[in-house]
Amino acid sequence: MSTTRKIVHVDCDSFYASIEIRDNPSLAGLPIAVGGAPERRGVIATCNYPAREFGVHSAMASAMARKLCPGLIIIKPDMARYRAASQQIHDIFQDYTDLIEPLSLDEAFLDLGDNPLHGGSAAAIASEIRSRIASQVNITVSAGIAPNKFLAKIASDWNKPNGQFVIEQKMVEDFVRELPVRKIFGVGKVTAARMEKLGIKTCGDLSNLDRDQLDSQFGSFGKRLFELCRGIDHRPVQPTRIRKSVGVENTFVSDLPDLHACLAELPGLYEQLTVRMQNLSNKYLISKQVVKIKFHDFVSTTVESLSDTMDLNKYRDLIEQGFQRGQRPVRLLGIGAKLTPIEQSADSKITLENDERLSRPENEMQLALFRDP
Ligand code: DCP
Ligand code: MG
Repeated sequence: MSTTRKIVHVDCDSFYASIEIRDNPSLAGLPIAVGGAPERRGVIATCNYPAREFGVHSAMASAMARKLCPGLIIIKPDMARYRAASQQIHDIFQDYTDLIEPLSLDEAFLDLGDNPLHGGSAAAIASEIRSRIASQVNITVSAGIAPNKFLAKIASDWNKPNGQFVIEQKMVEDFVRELPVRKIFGVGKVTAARMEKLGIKTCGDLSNLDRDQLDSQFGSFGKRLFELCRGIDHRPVQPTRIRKSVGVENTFVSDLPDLHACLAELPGLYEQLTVRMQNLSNKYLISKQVVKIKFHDFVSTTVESLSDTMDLNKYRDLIEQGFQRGQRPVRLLGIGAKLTPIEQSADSKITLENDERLSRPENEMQLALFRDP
């Protein structure tokens, strides 16, 4: 790898619980969990940090959690609200890059390699993203910043909750030397126990084994271990979001008085749209051209037309049609396109093959919670 990647892993703090506390602030400071009822053999999806002090954790039987923490307030999950918050967070990410790989509702990888903001400092951008989430979504998140996905994910956990941690390329060697092997994705209890028998506790210990030794001890996982214990991970961030549209719009400081003024704004908007479309044209086909107009009294209208290109004259016609519907000053003008992915099936395959995502018990857990009436 010639250039160093700038990967950020963002992970919300006690996600479901934080949403519940946000929406019912009288819960703040009390030990709370989100999950199924103890008397119905429910399980804990997550709990806030005060509850963690009692030993309560995700995937624990709710009955056990109550035993450990008798005052524990257990709230039924409400996925719709968690999904809405997740979408809001995703929209914030979108302002910084198109290279977003969500792993679950509450975590995602971002590749900020192309973002020049804050002098290209991924740590400063991560910090900005975190404050925007705090003020717009009203929950805290933690972030890890590193040259690859493996290290970024470990880093986001380092200063949790509401913190971030940067692993620079030059720190990698020292960082991994002391890193417990359990931190390696794919090293569970069984593998860790086997490693311990061989006297291996840290990635540093593991890096003393050569490729053949790793192969004979750990089979096909050996090759990956060879890289990970050295802090090497070449996996790219694989965006899984399928866009349905692309657009640019402007809200004007003073209203555009007539059609002529609206048409005069078209070239500027068109130029911006062309830049956006450049990054998308190898992945999407255009299916429609769209114009959106909001009049000074906030009434809006959308006009669209089937099209497989972004034709400037067509935008002109659409603006004319839209303006005729209101014939009054315009406060917002937008142009855009409806898109269809060129290879939809390939995109969804990426999602399924994402190992970290598959590893999460979350989806199954949610089903279990939903079965609990
Ligand atoms: N989740 C679940 N079942 C699990 C683990 C998690 O249903 N076994 C859900 C609830 C969590 C959300 O997924 O809120 C995110 O999972 P995390 O592992 O990121 O845990 P939290 O965000 O709750 O806490 P942390 O602050 O440790 O990230
Ligand atoms: Mg989390």
